[in-house]
This record gives sequence, C-alpha cells and structure tokens, in this order.
Amino acid sequence: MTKPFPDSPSYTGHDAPSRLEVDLFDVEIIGEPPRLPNGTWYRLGPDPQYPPLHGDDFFISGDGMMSMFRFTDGYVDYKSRYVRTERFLAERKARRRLFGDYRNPFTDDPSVRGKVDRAQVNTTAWWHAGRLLALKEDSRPYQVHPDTLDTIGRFDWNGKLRSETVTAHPKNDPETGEMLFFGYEAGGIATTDIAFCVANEKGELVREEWFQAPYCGMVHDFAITRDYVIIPVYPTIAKLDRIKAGGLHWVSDLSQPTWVAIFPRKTGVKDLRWFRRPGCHSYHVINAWNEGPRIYLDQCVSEINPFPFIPDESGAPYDPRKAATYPTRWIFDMSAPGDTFEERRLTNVFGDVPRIDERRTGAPYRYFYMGVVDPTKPIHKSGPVGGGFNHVGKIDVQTGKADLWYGDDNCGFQEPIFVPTGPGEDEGYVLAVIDHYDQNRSDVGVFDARNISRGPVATLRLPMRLRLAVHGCWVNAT
Ligand code: V55
Ligand code: FE
Repeated sequence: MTKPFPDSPSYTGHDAPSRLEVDLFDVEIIGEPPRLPNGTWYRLGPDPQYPPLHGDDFFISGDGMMSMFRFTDGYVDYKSRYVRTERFLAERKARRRLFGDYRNPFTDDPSVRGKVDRAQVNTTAWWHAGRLLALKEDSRPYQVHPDTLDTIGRFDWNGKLRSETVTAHPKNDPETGEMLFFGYEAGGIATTDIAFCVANEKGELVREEWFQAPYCGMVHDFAITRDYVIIPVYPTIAKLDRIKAGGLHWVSDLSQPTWVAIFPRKTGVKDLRWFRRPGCHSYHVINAWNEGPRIYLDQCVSEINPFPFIPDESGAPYDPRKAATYPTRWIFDMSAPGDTFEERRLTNVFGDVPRIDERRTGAPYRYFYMGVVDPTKPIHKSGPVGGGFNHVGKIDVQTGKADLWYGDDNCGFQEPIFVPTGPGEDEGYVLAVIDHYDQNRSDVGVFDARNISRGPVATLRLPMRLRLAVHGCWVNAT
C-alpha cells in the first residue's frame, strides 16, 4: 500500500484500521472460567482494507471483518477473517481503494462503477437455519462458513430475493423458527420501496411483499410481535440528486414526521396502517409485543440522528444532548382510529446497542442489556454504534432500574450480548468487549447477568486491540 490512511477520527486511535486476520488459539482466561455452553460468539464490523478514495470517509464505510470467539469445554479460541466480497477482492487485486464514499456509487472509480457489487457487509453477524450471514442494510447478504470464516459467497436465497437490500436487523421468531426481515431502498438507491420478507424455519424465502414509504428515510431496525410487524421510518433522508452530485447519502430533516408502519403478520402489507409523531430518530429496537390490539414497541430513541457525521438540513450544529438515545416505549392501539400513539421513557440512563434474551423476541420481557453512556464520566467516542459506552448496563423495564458496571476512566464497551444458561431471561452470562484506550488493547468481560455491577466474573485477555465490531450473535454448538 503506497497511500497511508488519513489522520481523521475514522482511521486513528482505537479505531485505526486493524486489517489483521487472526488465529489466536487458547485465549488467556483470568478469573473463574465461565461455565458457558459450548458455542460461538460471532461478531462483525467495519475494518477498511484500504484508505478512502477521496480523502476521508465515515467509520461505517469499512470492509466487513467477521470474527468469532469459540467456547469449547471451558476453553476459548479466537479467529477473524475479512468477508471476501467482490469489492474486497477487486481492491485487493488493484492494491488500492476503488470504491468511493459511503453509500454513494457515483463517487466510485470508473473501473468498477456499476460493474462490481459495492456491498461491504460490515454490520451484523446473523444466524438462521444453519447459515451464518454477514449483513449491512444497503446491500444483500454474504454467507460465511461458521467454522473457518471463509466466504461462501453472495446470498440471495437461491436467486429468489427481489429486494436489493437486506436489513442488518432481522428477527428470528423463537416460536416459528422463521426469520423475518425487510429491505429499504429495495428497488435501488434513494427509492421509497420497502420489502418485507419471511424465510421459513428451513431457510427458504417464502414471502416478499413491497410497500412505499412516505420518503426515503433511514430504517435501521424493525420489530415483530406475535401478530404484527412494525417498521418505523425516520426523517434521515436520502435524495438522489444530491447523491448523484457526489453529496451525502443522508441528511436529517426533522421538519418531517417520523412514520411507523404497522401491519398484521397474517394478512401483510395490504392491511398496513401508518402512525406518526414529530421527527426524531432511533437506530435500535429493544423488543416489542402485543396484547390483542395493543402493541408495545421499546427502542432507543433520540431527538436527532446521533451519528455526528449526518448533518441537519437546517444547518443546526450537532448537539450531543439531543443525540442521547433513551430507552423509550411507544404504545399503539390498533382498535382505535387515528395515527397517533402514546410514549414514555423506560429508564433515566441512556445508551444503545440493546440486546435481550432472544428467546423472548416479540414477546413480553423484563430485562435488556446495553452499552450505557454516563455524560459525567469520560467518553471516548460519539455516535450510536460504538457510542462512547462507559458502562455495561442491564435495565429492568418494569422498574426502570439499571444495574451498571463502570470499568475505569480509560475504557469503553462494545455491544453486550446475553448467553443463556437456564430458562430465566437473566439466567446466564453477558459478554462484552472492553476496549482499553490507554493500552491499545481489548479484553472480553464475562458478566453474571444477575449481577452486572459486580464486574466481570472472568476476563478473556487479548494481546491486541479489537476495532469496533457493530453487532454479533451467539450460536450454541448443538
Ligand atoms: C449503522 C451502522 C452501519 C450503517 C448504518 O448502527 C447504520 C448503525 C456499520 O454500518 O451502514
Ligand atoms: Fe444496528
């Protein structure tokens, strides 16, 4: 590589590109060896292979790096591999970056523009029906081998999928074994097409229905309940003219409302109803469920788009207080007419990357786990993905109480995940990467889900830094 990475926040410090494909056999375990079931924690995040084509780019515009911690009989092995996307291979051949800015194909090098798939698949490692998928919301999945992390190839359900995109936040229904998902910009860049899809428990695509959004807004996540599908559309808006002119994919326009599409799982989008509230933003759903026609949707909600690199249409400067992502409950009544809904905050702390016991997806639940930001303590980053989480937290949505652990002034946390060891939704372990900003190194904290504030019961000590991985999943060996 003859061109260095730029000296900008996306490419320096703890988030400097790692680019390392690692095989670390027998990770050092400090403390009580965790009695986790045998299984694997897969994680995926952006890790740019080459410096940006046009000076700088956003953190979320890196090549997908899949990694795994494999737990076997009390021992842990670590492995990481780039997803060999068509883009990754083309750039490797050229020994430089060929693709341009984040979600802007009009800025690509002419040698690849419109000819090579620009998918980076860098956001979520997802497991369904025996397949490990690498997902990013602007493109279709890639499939990765669960043991070797070798790339199997592009995955489109045997050519059946029509949507050009698949969300990084599908939902596996624990009752039916189905994977429900959606794609926005389904018909192409800046379109208002949203596709809703279902893969059955065998992993076959059995349903794909399209509908139109009021504008091309960002739809990072969605929710399912036993009877309904909920797809919120936020006024972070893509405009084709701007993108074609080489401008930003996203600008936030809070003069537009937030729209929430709700339709019955049984009858689909022909019975879709839109609800609305003043413009706001959310990246992540916590969970949702329904009691008859009453639907409860819990999400981390902020007043503005919390990514500092997504500007406001009005020119308003980034305000970290308005970017605070508070766990919030929205309550919809499908038996009443109208397009409004109730809203209340679930707790006084804020944070993001919430995770539940996924055996309760779409059903009533009590606890979730997330990265928590305490603005009175040192914050090492901003934004919702790796947003300067300075605590690991467990929130009780019945009482609003938070069980928190603060490491020290020089550390932060990546997405925590819950691994059950019994039927209870806090009966098990919480795993979270701990980034030591003062040591250029990371660890994994293994917490007792019933006592987060005690601190890790075991620490997996790593000899290297882990660049931020956005989302992961736990897969039992059986
Ligand atoms: C997010 C992450 C992305 C992306 C859009 O977590 C939104 C939010 C890592 O990529 O492209
Ligand atoms: Fe996400």
